[in-house]
Amino acid sequence: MMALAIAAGAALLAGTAMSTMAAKEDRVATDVGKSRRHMDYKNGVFKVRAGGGGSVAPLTQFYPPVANIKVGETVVWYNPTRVAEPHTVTFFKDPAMFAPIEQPYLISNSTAVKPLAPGNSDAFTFPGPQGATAMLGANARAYNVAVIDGDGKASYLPPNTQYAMRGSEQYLNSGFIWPEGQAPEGLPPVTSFSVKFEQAGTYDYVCAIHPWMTGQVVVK
Ligand SMILES: [Cu+2]
Repeated sequence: MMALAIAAGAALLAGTAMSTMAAKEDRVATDVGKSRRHMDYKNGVFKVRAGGGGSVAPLTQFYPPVANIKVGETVVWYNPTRVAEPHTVTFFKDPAMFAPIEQPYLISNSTAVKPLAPGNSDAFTFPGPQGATAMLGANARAYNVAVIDGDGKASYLPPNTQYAMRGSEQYLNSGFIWPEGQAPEGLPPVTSFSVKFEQAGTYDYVCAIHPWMTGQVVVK
């Protein structure tokens, strides 16, 4: 009990400098809409922060929440959080196109599922339809850079490529955007998402992990 309390105290002291930085960033975040001072928009590239803060309470918001740009310009999202809290930038028009980050998947009844890495985990398997076995797994369309075009054709793109938005896409996802150098081993090392907007319009997006995180690109 005592040892725990001492350890917690030391961690608190060590975290003080970081908390000051986080407090500063929180202040910046509350300035949204009041000031253009923190806007990073030059040479046709508008940068948006996905998240921020980190050591005390990671921010779950896009900043600036609205990017006003011209046709042919680019928006780049990146994640300045100091801990490994990922975000996605996900565009879709029909709510049915929202991609949950995990889903039940059918597996062969004879398949033995074991954890790859040691740790406190066990695959969540349960009975599926018609005697089949189901397992909860991660949705590749949420974790990866993925697009579903106007005809319903799904494809994946390599991490950190620039995508040219046509406007007819049913779904466009950044994948999990991690702070620089913090993508867990084995996951797509996405640290930014760059979209060039070729058509005027208003493009709403959401973070698939924190659905209250919303943003908008207005292209004129
Ligand atoms: Cu998020």
